Amino acid sequence: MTTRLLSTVLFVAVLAACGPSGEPDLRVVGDVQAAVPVAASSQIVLTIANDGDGRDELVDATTPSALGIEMHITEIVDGRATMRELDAIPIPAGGQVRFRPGDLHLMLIVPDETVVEGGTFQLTLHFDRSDDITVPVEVVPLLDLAEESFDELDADPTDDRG
Ligand SMILES: [Cu+2]
Repeated sequence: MTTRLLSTVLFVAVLAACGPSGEPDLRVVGDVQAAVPVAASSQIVLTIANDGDGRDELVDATTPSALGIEMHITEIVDGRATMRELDAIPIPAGGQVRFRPGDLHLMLIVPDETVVEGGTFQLTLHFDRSDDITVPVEVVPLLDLAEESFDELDADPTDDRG
């Protein structure tokens, strides 16, 4: 193969990988819950589905009810669970992403007095391509949250919905 032909082939391959590939169509599935805060933080349980044929990314989450929200993943390092902060979380076309304790999760930093058992606060999700989505979050005891969110922990959080 000549050098010129090779570079043409590579160029076409790069175009195919980067070209426009459909539109994302995002929605929040099921209940959105946060645990009653412990030690000035609280984890949010949430599932985002992408019914479209284009990928997207969760790039930020905000609320008026805390100093901030961080996107974390829990990882086992040397036998200990540690949390790593992420800048963006891919939401694949036709797939869904689950946030829950022990896995990908959203973490409220210094929640205010509205984040108490039985309370509700507003969560806004910001995406790379899609419009913002704002949902109410119900505050529940940590054990109730765990019951709801650990049931399918073996499943891949980015699995297609089938
Ligand atoms: Cu965390």
